[in-house]
Amino acid sequence: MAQHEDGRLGVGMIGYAFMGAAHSQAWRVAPRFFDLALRPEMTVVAGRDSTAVEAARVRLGWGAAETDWRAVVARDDVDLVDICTPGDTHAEIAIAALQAGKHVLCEKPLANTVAEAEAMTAAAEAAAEQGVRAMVGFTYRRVPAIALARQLVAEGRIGQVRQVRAQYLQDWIADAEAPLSWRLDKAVAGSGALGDIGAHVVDLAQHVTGQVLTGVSGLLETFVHERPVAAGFSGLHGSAGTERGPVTVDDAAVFFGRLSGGGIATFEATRFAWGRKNAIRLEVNGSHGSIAFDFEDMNVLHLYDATDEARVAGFRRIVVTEPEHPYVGAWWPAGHGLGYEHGFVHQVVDLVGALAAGEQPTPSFADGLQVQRVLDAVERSAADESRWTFVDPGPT
Ligand code: SOE
Repeated sequence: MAQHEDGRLGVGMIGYAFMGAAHSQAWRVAPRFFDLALRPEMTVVAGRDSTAVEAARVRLGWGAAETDWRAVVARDDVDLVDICTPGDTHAEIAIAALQAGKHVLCEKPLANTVAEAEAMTAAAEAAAEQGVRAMVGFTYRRVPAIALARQLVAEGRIGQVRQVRAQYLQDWIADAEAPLSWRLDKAVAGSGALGDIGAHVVDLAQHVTGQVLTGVSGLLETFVHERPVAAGFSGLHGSAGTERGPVTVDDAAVFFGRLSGGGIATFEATRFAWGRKNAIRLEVNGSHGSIAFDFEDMNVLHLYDATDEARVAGFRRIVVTEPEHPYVGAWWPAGHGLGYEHGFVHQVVDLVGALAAGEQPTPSFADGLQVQRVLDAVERSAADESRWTFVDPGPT
C-alpha cells in the first residue's frame, strides 16, 4: 500500500499554475471541513523554474520544492502524486509514479492521445494489484447540483433518458488578439476546446445519465489561425508579445452522439462564446421529466416533473445549499452556497475516502480512457466530413 501506516498521506504536486493553485487549496481545506480517514500533508511541489517553484511553494503552502518531477516520485515521504501539468506530460509522470507505488491524481483530459491513455490505464490496472490507485480529475462531477442531478436520474425521477444537451461555453480567447497559450498548441494540449472543455461535458453527460456514448458525428473549427506569442501569463490571460505564432488546435467543437441506453445527445465546446464565462450547461430530458443545470448559477438545479398536475407544472428551482444535498452539510449553514473551488475539495474528499477504504476512486483511468476514445472518435469524424464514427468500446 502506498499510504503510510500512521494515517499520513504525503502529497507531491507537479505543476503550480491555475490547476495547481486549485488543487493546493483543496488539499489544504479538505481536512478542515471534512473528517478524512487519512491526513493529507502538502509535502512537495515541483516545477522546472527554481525561483518560480519556490515562490509557488510559499504562496500555495507546500513543505518543499523540487525542480524535477522525478525527484518527487523518488521521495519516500510522497504517497500520492498529483499531476497538474499540461497533457503532454501526463503519461510519463503518471506511469513512473504508479510504477514507483505512488497513488496518482491526474488532471483532465487524461492524456493527449488514446495510445497514451491506454498505457496509463494499463499501468493503473497493474498498480491496483498492489493497492495503488489512480484517478482522473473530472472535478465538475463533485459540484453538489451535478451530484444531485445524477442521484435524481438514477432514482428514475425523470424516467428513461431520451435527450441530452450539453454545452461548455467560455470566451477567454474570443478576442483574436488574445495571446497564444499552451492550450492552443496541439503538441502540448492534444486538442483545443474539444479536449480542454469538451472532455468535461462528455464526462458529465455520461456520469449524470449513467450511460456512455457509442457513436458520434462531429465538426471542429479554428477561427483564428495566428496570435501574438505571450509575453507572460496569469491564469488563462496573458500579455501579448511582438512575435506571432500559429494556433494548432480547434477553437470550437460541435458534435452529437448516441447513448448506450437509447438516448441521443448534442454537445458544444467553445472558448469563443462572448459573454459566456464558464457556462457548463446540461439539460436531460427523460420520459417523464427534465433536469437542467448551468454552472454560471452553480448552486441551482432545475427539475421538471411531467407527472405534476398541469395547472401547477413548471420547472422547480432547487437551491442546492441544504445539508440534505451531496457534500453541502460539511460547509456553511443552510443556504450559504458554494463556488468553483469546492469541486476540487470534494474531489480530495472522495479520493482520500477511497484510498482509506482500499477502493478504486472514480473516475478511474479507465473512465478517462473512455472519454479519450470519445474525443478521438469526434476528431476522426470531423476529419472525414463529419461521418458517423463509432466510439471504440475497448477490450470486451
Ligand atoms: C480553460 O478552458 C479551463 O481552465 C479548463 O482547462 C478547465 O478544465 C476548466 O475547468 C476551466 O477552464
